[in-house]
Amino acid sequence: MHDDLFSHLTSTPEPFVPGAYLLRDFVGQQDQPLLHDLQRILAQAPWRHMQTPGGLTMSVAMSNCGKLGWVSDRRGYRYASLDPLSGLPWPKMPPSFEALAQSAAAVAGCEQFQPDACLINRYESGTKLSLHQDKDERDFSQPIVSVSLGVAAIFLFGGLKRSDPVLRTELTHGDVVVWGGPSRLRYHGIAPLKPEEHPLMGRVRINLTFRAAG
Ligand SMILES: [Mn+2]
Repeated sequence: MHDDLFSHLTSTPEPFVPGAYLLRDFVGQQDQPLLHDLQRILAQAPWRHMQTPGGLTMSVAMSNCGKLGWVSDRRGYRYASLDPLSGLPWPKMPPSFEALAQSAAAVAGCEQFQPDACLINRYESGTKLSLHQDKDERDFSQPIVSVSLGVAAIFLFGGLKRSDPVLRTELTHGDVVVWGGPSRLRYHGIAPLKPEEHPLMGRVRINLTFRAAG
């Protein structure tokens, strides 16, 4: 069913580095149903600022949906099946989310992607995410699918070592980045968000990160 929704992209795009694909405006007209489903998720699992293992408060506000949610606290980073705020399972991953993630992965050559975790990040003016690797997942053969909504941001895409050169790419509303294979453990981050406004989303950027975590 998702092949119809995302049929505007039919051929495999060129990777911008080996294993990493930037799918411009891949979300297209599906942004409204996504945002509608997002509101339902946030009613169950509201935004929160998690603590780092070192005791700092993260500037990015977060929530999750799916079987597993990424959490951070004084005990460390991990995936958890229960929302620590409510003690309940995270909201189910809506079909609209799953279809988007699987279609994007397929366009990037990963036909078997089964995301069980969707981390939802909210950036406000000045919010950034420092360079880091996604390495709390069990199976690094599965890609990361990252969906950008709202205010544009500068995506920082480094190498496999923290000291490697960093590419800077602007991600705008509807863009999707998929990275896997030789790029799966590349360092990445987000530069401080500019104080801009998006007509649909206001002054925030929301990022959906899909992973096969468990
Ligand atoms: Mn990450």
